[in-house]
Amino acid sequence: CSYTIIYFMFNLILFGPPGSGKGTQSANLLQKYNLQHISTGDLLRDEVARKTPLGVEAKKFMDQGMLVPDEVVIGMISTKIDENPHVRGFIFDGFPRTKQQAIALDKLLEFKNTPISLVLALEVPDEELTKRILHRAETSGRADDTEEVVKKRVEEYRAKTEIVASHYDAQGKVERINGLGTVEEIFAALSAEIDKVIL
Ligand code: B4P
Repeated sequence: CSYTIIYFMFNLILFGPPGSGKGTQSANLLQKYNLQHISTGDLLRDEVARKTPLGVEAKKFMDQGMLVPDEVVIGMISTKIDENPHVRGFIFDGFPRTKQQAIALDKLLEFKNTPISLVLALEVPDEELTKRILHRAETSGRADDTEEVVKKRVEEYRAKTEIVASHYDAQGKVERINGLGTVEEIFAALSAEIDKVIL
C-alpha cells in the first residue's frame, strides 16, 4: 500500500470493543502512516508468554475477560513511550480502556507536548463481535477467545471502557466509524479521517 508522510507529531487512539478490528486495522495503518504501534493486548500477551511476574499477574485477569489493573498497564505504556523518543507518533491500540488510563495518557503526552490528535472509534454490534472472536478462536490459541470469556470482555467494555469515548468527546477528538464491512472498506474510512487531520 502507498505510504503517507506525516510532517508533525500525530498520536492516534484506535478505540472499540473487543473484536472490533483494532488490531487488524492498526497493522495496516501503521504501515501507511509510519507510526509506532502500541497494543496493550500484545504487550500483555508477550509478558504472559515470557512468564514474567507482570505476565503471571496479568494472566489471572485476562483469562477471565477482566481488565488488567490500571497501574500495571499505565506503567507498561509509560515505558514503551520512553523507549521510542524519535517517532512521528503512536497508534494506541486497546489503550486507554478506563477513564483513569485516559487521564494518565493525557498527562504522559502533555509532558512531551504531543497530545492525542484523533480518536477513531469502531462501532460493531455485540453479535458480530462474538462471531468474529469465536471464528478467531479456531486458530488463535488465545485462552480468552471462548464464548463465556468474550461475554465478560464485552461487559467490561460497556461498564468501564465506553466512557473513554466521552472523555475524548469533551476534547472534540472522536470520530465514529462503522466497523461493519470488509477490512478494506473500514481501512479506507479510517484513512479518510486521518487524512482530514494531517493533509
Ligand atoms: P486486546 O488484545 O486489545 O484484544 P481484542 O480487544 O480482542 O482485540 P481487537 O479489537 O484488536 O480485535 P481484532 O482486530 O484482533 O485485549 C485482550 C485482553 O488484554 C483484554 O481482555 C484485557 O484483559 C487485556 N488488556 C488489553 N489492554 C488493556 C488495557 N488497556 N487495560 C486493561 N486490560 C487490558 O479482531 C478480532 C477478530 O475479528 C480477528 O479474528 C479479525 O480477523 C476479525 N476481523 C477484524 N476485522 C474484521 C472485519 N471487518 N470483518 C470480519 N472480521 C474481522
